[in-house]
Amino acid sequence: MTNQTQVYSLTANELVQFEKNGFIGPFTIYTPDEMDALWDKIRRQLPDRSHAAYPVDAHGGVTNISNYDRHLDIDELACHICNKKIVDRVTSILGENVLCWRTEFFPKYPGDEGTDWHQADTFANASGKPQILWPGENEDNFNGGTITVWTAFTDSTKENGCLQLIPGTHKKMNYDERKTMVFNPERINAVDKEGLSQH
Ligand SMILES: O=C(O)CCC(=O)C(=O)O
Repeated sequence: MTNQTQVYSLTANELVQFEKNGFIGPFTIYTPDEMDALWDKIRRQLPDRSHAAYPVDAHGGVTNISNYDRHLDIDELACHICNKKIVDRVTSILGENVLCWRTEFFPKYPGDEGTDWHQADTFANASGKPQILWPGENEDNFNGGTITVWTAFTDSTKENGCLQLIPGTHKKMNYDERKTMVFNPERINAVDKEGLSQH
């Protein structure tokens, strides 16, 4: 990631917007046809977990760990995270010495409840302990800090429940990632929300 021409760096104005809002985008990384072709190749490989980093039944507090780090066993995902249109933008924020320390899939099926509002800093929800410790930090004394690149592999629209972000909420943690929820699969999509039955 070093000493390459940064074609897709954020502009000065985009960097100001990022600092103010805590996010920037959306950006087009692939044409719809390119993404359809890429997703078709990836999805065919997902069921083969023979070289996946985590077993299929790996669950953390509120997350499905089996969906972690498939870029380690699926070449197209490894290429995706190195895509210059992504890396140039990330390095224009963080500097050139960057590392993709984790990837995660969020499968979203029609009718699913979706992901609740949360903040992500150390991703401790996977284990109850910070997943990122910088040099000199420990589990009682840490600062966290990472950037998420969120990529839609299929259409993500207001109608089908796209990701939502609250501008300006990135400066202060209002959410304790170390706390876990009791996961009861029977309750998923079986509760009333906003007056609507989810049965
Ligand atoms: O896509 C989602 O549902 C959640 C994404 C998310 O929480 C994350 O990228 O940290």
